[in-house]
Amino acid sequence: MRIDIITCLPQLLDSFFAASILKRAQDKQLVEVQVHDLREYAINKHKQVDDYAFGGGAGMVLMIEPIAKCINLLKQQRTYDEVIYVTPDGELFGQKTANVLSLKQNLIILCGHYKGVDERVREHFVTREISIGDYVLSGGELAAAVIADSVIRLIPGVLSDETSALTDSFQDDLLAPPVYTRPADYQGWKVPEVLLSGHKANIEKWRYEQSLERTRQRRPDLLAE
Ligand code: 6GU
Repeated sequence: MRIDIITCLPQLLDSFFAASILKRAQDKQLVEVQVHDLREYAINKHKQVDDYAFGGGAGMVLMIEPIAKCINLLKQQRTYDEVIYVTPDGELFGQKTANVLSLKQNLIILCGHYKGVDERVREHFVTREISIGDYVLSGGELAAAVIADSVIRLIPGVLSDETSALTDSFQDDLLAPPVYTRPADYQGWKVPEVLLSGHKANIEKWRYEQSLERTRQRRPDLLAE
């Protein structure tokens, strides 16, 4: 998979993708993440990428030309499955969308800033608009990082134990069960007996029941779906 992220604040994302699981996924060539500085695609000598909104009002709007230049250049190099624009008015992101995106080959994620992007970018380049929740961030960079992280960890081979993504919270619309490690008894606080029994079927059954109960208590909305 290849993910191209277009942003005015590349330094915000570079360090994120240079760390931990995401770094290892790239080293293993399971994913390639390229962060593009929109300013490098500016069309005038002032390196301008935003301008005042037509009709007035507060806030700057990202111009269409630098974005078009960057996206068109990328599209000359490969075919993209989706051009995603991260925006608070997009479809709400969740595990289902992460699962769908993890099956794609090439993705562009465009980060908005200021008052957003010229609407013509959304009409003519963007194929999908995603919000990561009902709150406002100062820019799309954190949202792009959230989406890329949740998608990349689903690519087969990225997680060392391949089954571990399957037991995440939200897969199958259930929260994950409690987990324990040594010691089995910490000052009288004991690990549930069944987990020490070695009985695989009983352990699976216990975990499933715990998942169900936890979901019922904390997120009954997931069970209603
Ligand atoms: Cl994608 N962008 C911004 N600026 N704020 C958000 C968001 C995105 N998703 C939730 N809040």
